[in-house]
Amino acid sequence: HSDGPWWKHAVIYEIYPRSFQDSNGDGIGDLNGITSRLDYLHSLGITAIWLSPIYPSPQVDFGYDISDYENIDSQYGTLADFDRLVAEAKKRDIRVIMDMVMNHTSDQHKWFLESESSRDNAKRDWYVWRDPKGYDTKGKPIPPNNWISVFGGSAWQWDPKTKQFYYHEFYKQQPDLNWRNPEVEKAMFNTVKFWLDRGVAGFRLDAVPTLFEDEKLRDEPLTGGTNAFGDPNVSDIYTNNLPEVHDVMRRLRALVNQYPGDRVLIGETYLPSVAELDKWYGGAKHDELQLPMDMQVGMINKLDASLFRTRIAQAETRIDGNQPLFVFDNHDNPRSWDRYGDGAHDAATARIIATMLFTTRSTALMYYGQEIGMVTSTPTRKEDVKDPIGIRGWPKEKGRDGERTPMQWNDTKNAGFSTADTTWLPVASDYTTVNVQTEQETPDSLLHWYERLIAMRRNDPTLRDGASAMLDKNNPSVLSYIRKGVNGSPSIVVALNFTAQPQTISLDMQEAGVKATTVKTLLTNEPSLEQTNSLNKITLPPFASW
Ligand code: TEU
Ligand code: CA
Repeated sequence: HSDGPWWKHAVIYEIYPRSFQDSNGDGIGDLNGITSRLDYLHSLGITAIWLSPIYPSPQVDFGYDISDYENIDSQYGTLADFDRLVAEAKKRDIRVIMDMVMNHTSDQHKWFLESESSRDNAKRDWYVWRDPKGYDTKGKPIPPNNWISVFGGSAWQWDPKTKQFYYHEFYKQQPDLNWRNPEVEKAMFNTVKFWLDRGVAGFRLDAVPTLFEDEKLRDEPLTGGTNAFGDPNVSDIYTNNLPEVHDVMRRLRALVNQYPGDRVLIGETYLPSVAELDKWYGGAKHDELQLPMDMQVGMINKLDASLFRTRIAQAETRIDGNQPLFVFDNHDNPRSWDRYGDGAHDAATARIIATMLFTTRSTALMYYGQEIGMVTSTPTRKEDVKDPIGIRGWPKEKGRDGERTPMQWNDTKNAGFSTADTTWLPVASDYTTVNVQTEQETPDSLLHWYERLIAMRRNDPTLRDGASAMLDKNNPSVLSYIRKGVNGSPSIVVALNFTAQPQTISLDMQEAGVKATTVKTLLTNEPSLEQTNSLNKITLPPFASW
């Protein structure tokens, strides 16, 4: 195919390395484990894997607290294991994307250890240090302002030795770097080069809208009420999505562009609107990230046809011809199975989500276990919680362990994930029926649904590049759209019933400027729809995908 850069048509699979495959029996997944499962990923049709952080780390936030950007944590393997993974992946046409955390380091990183050592250390200004606002009557230092950490409590941590606070958007073991200091950019860009030289296909940029904070450190406006940790709710206008970040993104893109092979920048970009999202591409200049994540679509959290219609259409019309990237599942949010399922039709809604992911024009990004219908298994006792958010926020906030449980490969011990007696998180209880092997042997399994969609998406010119238009636009219950044929390939129509009632639709092709002569079903989960041969009065059973 010569229809644009590889990332436009990639099927990207996020691996949470701790939870994918353990190769040495310590109950924790590792790189050699991933390498041993590449054939599976290849057979599924995956063309790129994104690895959540595997760098040396105290693992306070399971790798998102990095203490060395140019090595591999011994829990996961070695640089040699990494090189072998990249080489073996390449043999199967699978690219490897690294997670890059630029907002903060671990408090055990040598940069921070130097920075905190004294006020006049050369790296003092690499992090965000500030004097206290004053001292209260008991002599307790008062933080510079009211900023609240995403993980609860003040975002300022007092250092008694140097008598200043440092800023941390996330956990206190994750001090924020000071991106106003050019040395920080230089050092971080050097680590980017280190991995590009090693052959990675690109980066997923963690928490990237939060690189900069307001220079004047103004108090955030209060937004009312308290969060799950009991802190006052504040807005994030002074800590999130500041305009300065775009200059860094343009320079990072220029750096990546120096390498052959269309290396890609993917952004973890939770943003308030499509207008903000467009800026992350560099708008019509296309000179920032190729794929900032669109969190507006995949995090709607309810099967609302109108909302999906509006947001998918916005991703077509309001991002200056850039490439959308929808995300339904990741390591930070309950799995889509539970967010969209109603408990009675979960298998059908999981097929609807998969269909949207692979039949819209978006580059596809999925999360391990999504293809077999893994559920969110939230801990029921505080003592079992591993995620710091859950430990701090219990019981209101139970953390993210539920969406990070071990991959379910088969119905043997630990679902085939590990030979250890205990795994770092328990395997979900449904593994005897929900697992790769069982689903491979079941013709109408969710796994086969994913395989079929992925194969169509990869090979069909219409699904690869056909223009997209919404159909039956006022229907509150059914989401319908067309992908228009490319160079003579047939157009493809998709209709998804978002309700528990049958819905009868008639699709007017004139509206889309397409002449429909013959109608043929390509894929459906409903036998009654297989013989459909007209676009008039199609009755979709509850939660049908057609
Ligand atoms: O997440 C950034 C982020 O915005 C999260 O706070 C997210 O909103 C939250 O986890 C939802 O529960 C990234 C990583 O994806 C996350 O795993 C890390 O903990 C975080 O950065 C800090 O590095
Ligand atoms: Ca291991």
